[in-house]
Amino acid sequence: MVDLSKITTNGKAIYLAYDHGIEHGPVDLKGKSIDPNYILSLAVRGGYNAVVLQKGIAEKYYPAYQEKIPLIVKLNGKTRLVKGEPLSGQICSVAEAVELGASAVGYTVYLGSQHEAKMFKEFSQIEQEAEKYNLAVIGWMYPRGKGVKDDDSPEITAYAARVGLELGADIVKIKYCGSKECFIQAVKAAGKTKVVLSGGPKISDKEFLEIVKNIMAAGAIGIAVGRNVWQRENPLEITQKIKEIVFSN
Ligand code: FBP
Repeated sequence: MVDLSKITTNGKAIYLAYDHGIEHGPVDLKGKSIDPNYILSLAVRGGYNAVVLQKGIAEKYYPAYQEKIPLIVKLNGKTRLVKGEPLSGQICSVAEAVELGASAVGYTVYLGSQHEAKMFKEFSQIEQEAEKYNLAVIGWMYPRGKGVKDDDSPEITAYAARVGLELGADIVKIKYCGSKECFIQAVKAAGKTKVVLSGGPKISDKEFLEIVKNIMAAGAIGIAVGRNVWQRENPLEITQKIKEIVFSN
């Protein structure tokens, strides 16, 4: 098993995701969040276990923060402009990520897509490479494509978590399936692979914190979210509340 100690605290973790510039475009990055320095400084001040960046932002902005917060480099990405079956191709190698100072790497797998086999193959090559550097691999496990009818159903969520385990992910990042009970099944399906929550569009503080409570009670190790933190007026305030839940469990 890979050593996760650089990106966890007593086995728990909060990651600040900021790869939305490719995935969604500036439409998501309203106000201050368009500035990568704002996010990096927030990640440091909030005491996040790591920040998630694509290679371009990592290269240009991370050096000033390298001593202050670990980095997770996202190795693939796709824009929302492409229609049809989703395929997120690799745009950064493990070696480049190491060069950029990464403590872990991330990769999105759209299970259910007609291009699933290509992403499985890239993921498995990344696994092999990452092992040489003793780097953790985090799978963004997103069921998507024509074959997936209900991408947040309990069965599909557990399936996504299980595919992460089967592919060799150290951590899987999965979406909420609506209840603590169904998240318990997903955590069980993930076995020895750790589970973190993927946030989704911004919802109220109360709703979001309830979800965090439920996933932690279900056995997740934490969260890897973006919009529900940095799209808020006071992201440090919600960060504090998230930490009280994640690190008290
Ligand atoms: P959020 O917490 O903002 O949802 O971010 C999590 C994340 O996985 C990002 O890392 C990624 O850019 C985005 O969601 C992808 O979202 P989508 O579900 O639209 O593909």
